[in-house]
Amino acid sequence: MTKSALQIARAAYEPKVPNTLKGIVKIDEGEPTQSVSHQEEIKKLFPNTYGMPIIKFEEGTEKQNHAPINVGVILSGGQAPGGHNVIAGIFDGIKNMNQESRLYGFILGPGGLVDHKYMELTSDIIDEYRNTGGFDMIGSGRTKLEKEEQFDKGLEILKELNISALVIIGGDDSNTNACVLAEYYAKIGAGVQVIGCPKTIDGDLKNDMIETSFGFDTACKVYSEVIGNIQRDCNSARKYWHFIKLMGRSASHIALECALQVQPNVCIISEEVEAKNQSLDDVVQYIANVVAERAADGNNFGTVLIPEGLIEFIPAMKKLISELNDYLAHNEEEFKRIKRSHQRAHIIDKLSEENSKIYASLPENVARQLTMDRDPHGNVQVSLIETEKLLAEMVGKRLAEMEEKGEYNGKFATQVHFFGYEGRCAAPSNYDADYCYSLGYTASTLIGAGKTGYMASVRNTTAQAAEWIAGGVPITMMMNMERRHGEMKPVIQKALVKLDGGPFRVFAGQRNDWAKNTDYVYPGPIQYFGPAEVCDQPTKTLQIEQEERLQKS
Ligand code: FBP
Repeated sequence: MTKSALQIARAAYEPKVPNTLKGIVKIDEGEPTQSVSHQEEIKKLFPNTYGMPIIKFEEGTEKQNHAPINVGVILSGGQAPGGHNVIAGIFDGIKNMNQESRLYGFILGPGGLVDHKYMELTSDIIDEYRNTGGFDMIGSGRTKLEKEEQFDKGLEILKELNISALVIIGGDDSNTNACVLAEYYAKIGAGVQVIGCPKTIDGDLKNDMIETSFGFDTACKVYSEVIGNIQRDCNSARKYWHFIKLMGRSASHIALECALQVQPNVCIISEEVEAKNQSLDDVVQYIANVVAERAADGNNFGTVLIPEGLIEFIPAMKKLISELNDYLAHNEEEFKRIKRSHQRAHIIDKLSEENSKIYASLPENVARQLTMDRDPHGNVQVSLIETEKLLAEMVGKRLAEMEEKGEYNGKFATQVHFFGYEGRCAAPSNYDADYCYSLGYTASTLIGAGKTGYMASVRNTTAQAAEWIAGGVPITMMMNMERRHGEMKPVIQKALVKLDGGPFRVFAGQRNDWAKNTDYVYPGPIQYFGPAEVCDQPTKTLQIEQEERLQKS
């Protein structure tokens, strides 16, 4: 493989790790834990893995002798920068325990375990991928690992390869499934430990013990660089409004973090739209008012950040999508047989009166996108819905109406963008390279300590890496019961943007100034080599949240 000079230099980067991971590790076990809610139900569903203590690693003195161990690893769901370093950390960790240990990667996600597709990850392969972006070492996939037949099928290959521990690197759904798998293998005495690692650029797998999911840092920095470049272009030509949709299927953390980094004129936060029970019309009017206000000052340009999940947070749209989900779940085959040109009329006919009206009012392309295939977890594929175009069009129409009433006098020309895939496989920032390697090494240490049903946790990450706190959190501790496909299920609680949380409050306190004034920040590209204040800074979200934690403690 031909490599750029940066790739070569980056391959030699040695991730910084907490001091506790550098030498002999002592395991400190805390008090028994409880799930965040629905304790009785979750305890009943996870009799073998419920209530385990939080684990904190400390510097130890007594070196343990470990027998060789074979470990399997799976990358699950969307790509996130740093995944290869998690695998490198696991590899180095198990080799440090015993040089004869082996690591196997299951190919293209959880499906690889069920279909027995795997490869051994040797030191040559691992070295090739250290500090690189992407998940291409073994690939990823969205197969949902949830049925006992799948677990049994997986166990066959685990036994064949003498694998006694499996690390699942994924988001909230994949880690929920990792916990179900850990419980099942414990129940049947399979002799396989299961450990999870928190991944997703969306940033919605976090809590007091998991400060952030990996990849969020790098992805937000990539998007902020590009938005900054657009803002500079925008401020140079002064002729376009840029509507920029950003990934983040359920939560608006990415949009919020980018807003904190670049200070755009508008950033919509889906969680606020839902809390205020706003309609699509309200969102359109809000943006149109900002455009009109800036136009009054002679500024016919600006930037609007839109989280990709917005459409699902608008209460009326949420109801519509829910009815569409039910309809399509029960009538998928019939619907697919209908001619494309007749599908819209068919849906309008089948929906309740209220939802039918909303559906009929949507532009053709958005209506079509709402009826496209769901992902394996039953989610609408919001990355395919062109909300940025929808809003740009609707704001244009609203401004025309305002102009007729004498409420607006300006020029409105738009450019639309969607940033998502550009950032998911970027070379990990120093933060993600260090954090991911530490997570992987932590996972291997939990395996060495014989643990199962835990997620690797590395905390205190706004401090220098040497002071980071590594350990494990029982996955059941993060669970609650939620309705999924009409049934109550135990799931890891998703972290949405908290409207009373520091990051949102900082944004809300400044957004009116950012709307009116042109106060753009141009963050520039991620820097890998240079002073720590340029290269190693965590996200603004994490810095603000950490300050809040310190104030509370
Ligand atoms: P994960 O939650 O699996 O990490 O994926 C998140 C994400 O990047 C979302 O931001 C986006 O909506 C989705 O993946 C897109 O998925 P796909 O790659 O399947 O198009």
